[in-house]
Amino acid sequence: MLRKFRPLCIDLPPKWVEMANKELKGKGTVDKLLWNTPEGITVKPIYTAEDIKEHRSLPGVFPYTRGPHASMYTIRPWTIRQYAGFSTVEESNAFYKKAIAAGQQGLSVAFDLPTHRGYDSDHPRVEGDVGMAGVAVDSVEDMKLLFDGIPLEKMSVSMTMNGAALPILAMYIVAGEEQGADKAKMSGTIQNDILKEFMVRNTYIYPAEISITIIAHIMGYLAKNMPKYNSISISGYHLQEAGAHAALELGFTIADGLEYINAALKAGLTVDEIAPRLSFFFGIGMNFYMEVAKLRAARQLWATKVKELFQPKSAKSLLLRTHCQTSGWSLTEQDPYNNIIRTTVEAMAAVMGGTQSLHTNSFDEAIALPTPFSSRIARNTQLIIQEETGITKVVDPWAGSYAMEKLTDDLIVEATKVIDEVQLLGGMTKAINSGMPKLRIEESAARKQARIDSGADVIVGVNKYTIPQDGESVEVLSIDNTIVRKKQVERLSKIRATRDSAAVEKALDAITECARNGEGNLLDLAVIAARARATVGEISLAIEKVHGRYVAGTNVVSGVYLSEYENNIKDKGGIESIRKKVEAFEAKHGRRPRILVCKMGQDGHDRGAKVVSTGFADMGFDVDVGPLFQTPAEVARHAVEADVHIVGVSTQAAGHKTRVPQLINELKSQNASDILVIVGGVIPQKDYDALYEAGVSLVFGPGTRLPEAAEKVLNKL
Ligand code: MLC
Ligand code: 5AD
Repeated sequence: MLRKFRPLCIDLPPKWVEMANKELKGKGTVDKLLWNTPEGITVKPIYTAEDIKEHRSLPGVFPYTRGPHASMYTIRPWTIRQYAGFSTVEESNAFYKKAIAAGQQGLSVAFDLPTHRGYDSDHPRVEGDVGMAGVAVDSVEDMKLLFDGIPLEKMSVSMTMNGAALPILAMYIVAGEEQGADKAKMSGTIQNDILKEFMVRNTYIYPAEISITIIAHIMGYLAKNMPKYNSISISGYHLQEAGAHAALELGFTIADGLEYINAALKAGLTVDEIAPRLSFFFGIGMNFYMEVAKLRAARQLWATKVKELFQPKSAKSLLLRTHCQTSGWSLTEQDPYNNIIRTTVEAMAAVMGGTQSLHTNSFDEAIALPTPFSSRIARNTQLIIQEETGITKVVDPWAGSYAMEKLTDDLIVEATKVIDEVQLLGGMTKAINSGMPKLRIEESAARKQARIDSGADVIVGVNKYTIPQDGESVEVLSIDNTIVRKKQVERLSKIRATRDSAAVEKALDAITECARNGEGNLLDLAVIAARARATVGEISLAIEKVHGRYVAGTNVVSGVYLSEYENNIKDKGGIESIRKKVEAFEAKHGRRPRILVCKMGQDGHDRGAKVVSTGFADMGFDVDVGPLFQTPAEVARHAVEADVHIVGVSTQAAGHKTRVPQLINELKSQNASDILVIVGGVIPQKDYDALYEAGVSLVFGPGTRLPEAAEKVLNKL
């Protein structure tokens, strides 16, 4: 019998407790070996047969905890599917072909931010973003070049596209048609998961209601015409990247999936028409056992919930099939080769958890987009696991491990609490409108940062075992976005000059009409428009005319960073001395130092901005959080009107070289050059000097401790 272990009421074998206490030699008792994870789970130092409630059913059998197929990798390993895209369609196409020749098995397209947000490359708002974080696609002509020489009937292609899913999927379909592919045979996935965009990823275009309607139309079209194509990739990945712990990631993702089924039912589809082609996407971070357990828990939760709520007739409707990506956030700019090891550990968790498809990150992740060299290592990490290790020879190898089975159960319990909470609020759309998921994720992110800053969570090379920064040590990919933009603008003008403009106008009007009255299918109509060579921007605008663009609020959590930091405090005084400096500033200037934290361009990655805002506020700063997607002029105006001392630019999508100098000029022209400009985010070392020359006061790379950043800012003021 296990005994309830006091004071924490955790079951541990008494004999073991006795032995372990002895081995501790007076340095505390075994309760210090219990680990309370952010998920709310207590991980014990030892598990026994008594932790296991029941035997799991076989893989391929309900509730599919052990895998969606009986044979899993013993017959067919996961798909090595590296996410990539940059610069022009020609360059990305050449990159894909080389990757396929070197062992990649499926394609995954990264589009640039203007495309995500439904702007053509010649739109004035997107000047610094064209071709930077992904490949620029404006029309079918671009899409055809992107897949030139790659048969779309054979190659499965994932497209990470959400806001502009309609025009992009339409263009993909037309590119397939014009290659002579049979639509019914085309396999692949469109991400098309707008709910998580509203929570964290921020590449939405329209408000929630029409966005969900678009998804229902896409599901309807695909169910009818493209039975092998996955209509949504329901994504927890971005929730984790934004700071969600595993229970939040799992709970919100499953709840998102349930919401999409409801949307399809409302649109008159049946669960069995669409659920077999819903697919999932999880992030895999560094907490190894937890991540393996997460994929097992995800399959069981999904099968159980879908069965209970929708009673499908087809077993395929119950299968959770998933892509995984190793965590970008877990990688560091400092000592970057460590990232190869981190990615390997994460990849092992993903495949031991039974993923169907995997992207492994490149080691230069925290610095810039991958180079051919870093991409090769990332791809080979998977090839080596697949072909050299024997890992694929056993299905669900962790099954029967006392610890893994218990952790899987514990995570199901914690994620179910999250799902129940969402359901009480009326489902995910309503929960998102209430602001709950976003705040919970931001709270989790702030706590994580505080644990790192206080030294409680170790990151090798960042807060422990640091090495002196030796400036530029790895080669980075740089993209000349003025050249990419010029090429795109040229192709756009050629298309506009040669197409049948009456046909384009008619096709666009039909989309607007359908968006207004709901009659017809929006993807059907977008395909007609794409064939006529309407552009991404034009098709997007046809809907925006009726429904407008969505603008998000800018709430931030408060108090969480400080409380978590103080909980774990190892460097006492770190924060206290900052708060004293802030008070001294206030005594001298009559008000606290005020900072505007801003995001410019189409870069919606705001974990950094949110964490800095909440952390700085907890350290005593007066913090203004600017809206997303601002132009430099808009930021300068906000800074002047709010009378701030500092503008903090957060940048993750390589737009800094264009926009930061523009911001400094704008401040000058508004007689506000005394406002300090600081920049933080993913910035290659080689760009630092150019930023300082442009007038930036401080640059902070990833992994900066917030108290250190605050101290440097206060010293500059
Ligand atoms: C597989 N198959 C088996 C089998 N294993 N059949 C019998 N026995 C087995 N053991 C069959 C499958 O049923 C399927 O056939 C076929 O083999 C292919 O396998 P799959 O498992 O469906 O693999 P795949 O085609 O690769 O699809 C995986 C997926 C899909 C379902 C998860 O949605 C996908 O590829 N997603 C990728 C998403 C992605 O790359 N996203 C990038 C996000 S990056 P059949 O006939 O049943 O289909 C991002 C970053 C950012 O988002 O910018 O923010
Ligand atoms: N090419 C390759 N990987 C990319 N990522 C983002 N954009 C690209 C791109 N264009 C990866 C990074 C990031 C995650 C969202 O996707 O790993 O963390």
